[in-house]
Amino acid sequence: MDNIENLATRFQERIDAGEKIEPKDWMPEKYRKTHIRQISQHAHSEIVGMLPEGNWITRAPSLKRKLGLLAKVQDEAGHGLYLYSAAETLGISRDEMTQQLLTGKAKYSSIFNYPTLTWADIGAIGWLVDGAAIINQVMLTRTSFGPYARAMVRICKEESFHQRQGYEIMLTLCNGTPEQKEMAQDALNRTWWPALMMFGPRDEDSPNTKQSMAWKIKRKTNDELRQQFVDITVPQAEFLGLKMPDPEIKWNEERGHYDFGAIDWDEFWQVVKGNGPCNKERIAARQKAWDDGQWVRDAALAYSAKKSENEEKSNGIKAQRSEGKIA
Ligand code: FAQ
Repeated sequence: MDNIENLATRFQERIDAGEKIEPKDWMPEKYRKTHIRQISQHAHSEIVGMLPEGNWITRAPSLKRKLGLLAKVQDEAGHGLYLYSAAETLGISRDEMTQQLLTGKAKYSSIFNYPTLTWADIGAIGWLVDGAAIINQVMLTRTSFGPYARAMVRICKEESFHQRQGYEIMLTLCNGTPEQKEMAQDALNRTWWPALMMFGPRDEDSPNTKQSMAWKIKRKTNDELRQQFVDITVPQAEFLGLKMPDPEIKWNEERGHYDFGAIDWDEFWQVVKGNGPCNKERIAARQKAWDDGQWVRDAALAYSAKKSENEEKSNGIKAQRSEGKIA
């Protein structure tokens, strides 16, 4: 019988060789827990992330925009479901994950605690929030845990459509009236800094990065991904004719990257701790959905209990027949 040390060495060798870890494989307890934490928080983000955009479905400016937004919000629900399923393979139930969200034990992305004040916010979410999510998630298609990596492949394809629909909304507004362009600029001003915060704390303040890199859960650090996002997004804003809400953004020839200004980390931690503009409203909406769904869960359980009771009865009759006790 292998001892824990041998198992851990063999596990790290598999990671180093680029093998995928599957749910029934041996894994260190901390690897399992880290995945439950990250995948469930990712799932919660997808589900809570439906709320700011869902707010605009009834007010989309045209049928075409309504259809696009409806499809996008439904996709986010699908992403949440694949991710909950991936986390369930590690031995946690969906009910338990939901309770962790509702009691504040599990986090969800800080970005979804900001309000969507105008239609341009829907453009800015697609362009910047899905844009940031893709950069993070393309990396996760190569993460070491098989079910998570596979879920990410499909999710990234859908996020890429979301990013385009958002950018196209921004493009339309920027080519519209001066008021529409101003609305797009205002949405960029409000979404830019929270979008940068999505990548998480600076590397020196990120307690999980070192171990997650060693286990290839993360392939790039928070700061590396954030820089990648800035480098991709600044030229996109220029094309739209919008001004970045950061006077320090400047191409740095030597680094081959854009420099950018300091993020307000106090604001980030306040939002993460539950004190953002919409935290309470978001959790209240999820609590209501959970409470309203109680009768569905009760009905499903009652149906399944009745079905197994009937099966038991019919198996009993069959057994008696085969023993010749009844005709
Ligand atoms: N918000 O040590 P690290 C989307 C927490 S999906 C809140 O760096 P890690 C699609 C972190 O959990 C967006 N909390 O942590 C969509 C940790 O706390 P814990 C979600 C944050 O895990 C679009 C603590 O800070 N994407 O947008 C945030 O190594 C439009 C220390 O941080 C994912 O979840 C934050 N922004 O790196 C949907 C991707 N950042 O758990 C609808 C998967 C950090 O120890 C509409 N996740 N924290 O108590 C990841 O890649 C990682 O978990 C990071 C954080 C990069 C988010």
